[in-house]
This record gives sequence, structure tokens and C-alpha cells, in this order.
Amino acid sequence: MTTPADEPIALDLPASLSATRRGPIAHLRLTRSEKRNALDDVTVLGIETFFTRMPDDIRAVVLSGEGQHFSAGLDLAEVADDLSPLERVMHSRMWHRAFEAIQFGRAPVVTAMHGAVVGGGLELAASTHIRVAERSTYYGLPEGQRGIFLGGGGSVRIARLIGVPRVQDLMLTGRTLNAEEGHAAGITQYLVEDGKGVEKAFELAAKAAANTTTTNFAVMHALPRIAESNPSSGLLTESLMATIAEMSPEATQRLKDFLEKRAAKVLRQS
Ligand code: 1HE
Repeated sequence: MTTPADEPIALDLPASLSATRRGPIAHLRLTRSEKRNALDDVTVLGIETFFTRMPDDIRAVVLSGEGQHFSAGLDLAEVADDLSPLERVMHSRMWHRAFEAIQFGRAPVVTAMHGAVVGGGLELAASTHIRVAERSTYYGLPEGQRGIFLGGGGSVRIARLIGVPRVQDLMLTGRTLNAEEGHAAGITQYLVEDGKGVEKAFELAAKAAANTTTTNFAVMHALPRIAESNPSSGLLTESLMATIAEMSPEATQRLKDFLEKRAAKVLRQS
């Protein structure tokens, strides 16, 4: 089978981002390596633009960073000292909006990480659905040392991934976690050798892209909300979502394919 070539995606994105597509899979890259992919306002707004306006036929997204590091987090040069409290709140809410567009967007997102994944860079990765780390990856939340706080959703998303005590340790002591420690803590679902992250992310994105749209919607939009709701409402929502999924024509076809021995079995992979 031939792999389709990468084509540009025509969206008005800042120079700190680049978007291409390989068939149904988009590849969004952080391309501000001279500043270690520090996330300034135009980049965060560009991320929001990408995830709200990417082409309808994109079925999965790979997110990665150019250069030596995935992302150095918030652009510290933009932390202005003349903003009012409300302007600072709105700035954080802008990050929340952009990252919500990822978490509750139209297509699942797989992040390939390497080098530093710190502060807002980890908040960005935490808003995606699958994380792959190369061995060079390390994680930190230097907000604690810079005298600031999380502002891009990390108190919710990173705390849910690794637990409040680990977030407190990273922030209070400046500790970093290496790729293996981050994996054991629950940041990543996959750990790969250096240079293999994007390839692995594409492989995983292709699998997610092959699911039905309804199932991916359920996994991205319903599952995390069910998991956060009280069990009684969660179970009802699960039944409703299951009904919608089962009634999709693709599900009918896929169940028939299995029963008529045309679909793959679930076999042990390792
Ligand atoms: C930056 C940033 C940045 C680099 N904002 N400009 N994040 C941090 O506290 C992490 C700060 N960065 C670092 O610790 C290091 O830069 C790295 C470990 C990530 C990379 O080190 P290195 O040796 O490869 O690069 P460098 O020489 O430190 O940086 C290269 C350039 O990028 C340099 O600029 P230059 O003009 O002197 O070349 C750096 O100043 C610049 N740079 N990181 C601005 N973060 C929504 S709330 C989220 C809150 C946070 O994310 S707090 C965490 C902030």
C-alpha cells in the first residue's frame, strides 16, 4: 500500500505553526524552535483556529514540535506587568478555550513528545487524547519556581492524569520526571525510542481514524464527561450514548462483518 504524500492545509496560521495532511490524518507542528516552541498568544490562538476550522474530512490529528524540545510552555516574555486582574483571567480563559477545542474537537489527537515538555507545553499535551513520548522527553511544571501558577487547564487535566500529589511535588520542588517516570505516572500511553515519536503517532492516528465517527465522538465527548459525573447520571448517559452508537449504519455493518467472519479478531499483540 502506498502512503499518501503530505499536503499543506490551507488555513491562516501563524509562522509558529505548520499544518499538513497525509490522507485523512492532519499533522500540526509547533515550529518556533528558536524559542523552544514557547507558546505565545498568536500560537495559542492559532491552535484554536486549527482545531475549530480544520477540514471536515480530517479523521485524526498528530501534534508534534520541531527542534530539540516539544515545548517550553508559556512564552514568559509575554507575561506583561501592566494587565488588570480581569485581563489576566481572560488570558487564561483564552488558553482554556483553545485547549477545549482540542479535547472536545471533531477528531482524536495523538501527541508525539520529545525533549522538554514543561508548563503550558504539558497542559497542551494533556488536552490531547493519546500521548507518545520519545526517551529524551522530560516533564516539569516550573510555574512553581517562576512565581506563577498553571493557567492552561493543567490543574484539571494534569492533576487527573497523574494525581494532585505528583503535581504538588513537581510545582513545590521543581522536580522533573523523565520519560520512564512520566510513563509510570500515567502521562503517556506509549514510550518509544528517540526519533520514532511521530511515526508511532501516525500509526496510532491511523487506527483511530479507522473507527466510526460516532464511536470516536463518544470516546472524546461522552466518556470523559461520564467519568466525571455522578455514577447514576453517568450510567444513564452511557446507555444513551451506547444506543446512538449501536444505531449508526456503520455499527450495523461492522457487527455483521464480524458475525460473517470478515472482521479482524481481537488477538494478543505483545
Ligand atoms: C523562552 C522560553 C519561554 C525558552 N518563554 N522564551 N516555561 C519555563 O519556565 C521553561 C523555560 N525554558 C527553559 O527552561 C529552557 O529554555 C529549555 C529547557 C526549555 C530549553 O533550554 P535550551 O538550552 O535548549 O534553550 P534556551 O537557550 O534556554 O532558550 C532558547 C531561546 O528560547 C532563548 O531565547 P534567546 O532570544 O536568548 O535565544 C530563551 O529565552 C527562549 N525561551 N523558553 C520565552 N518559556 C498558561 S500558564 C502556563 C505557565 C507556564 O507554562 S510556566 C513555564 C514556563
